[in-house]
Amino acid sequence: MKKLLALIAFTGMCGSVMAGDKGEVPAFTDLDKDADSYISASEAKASDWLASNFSKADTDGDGRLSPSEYLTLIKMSDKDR
Ligand SMILES: [Ca+2]
Ligand SMILES: [Ca+2]
Repeated sequence: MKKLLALIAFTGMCGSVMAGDKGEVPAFTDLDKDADSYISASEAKASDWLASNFSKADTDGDGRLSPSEYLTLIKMSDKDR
């Protein structure tokens, strides 16, 4: 869990990370406006890329993205070139 938090802090510091040639991916902390450590469907609308991938990213189907679900989506997008 510490490792995951460090990763979130890292992406937060960078502001954004690159996911292949799909352009900039917003940082988790930028999308999580209410800071509950989840990205809700309405928070996801801040990014067209995330809004269109939201259902794919929500692997456990609880209607929100955890940090690990978000990172998994970024990794999937990176491979999906
Ligand atoms: Ca949130
Ligand atoms: Ca979820």
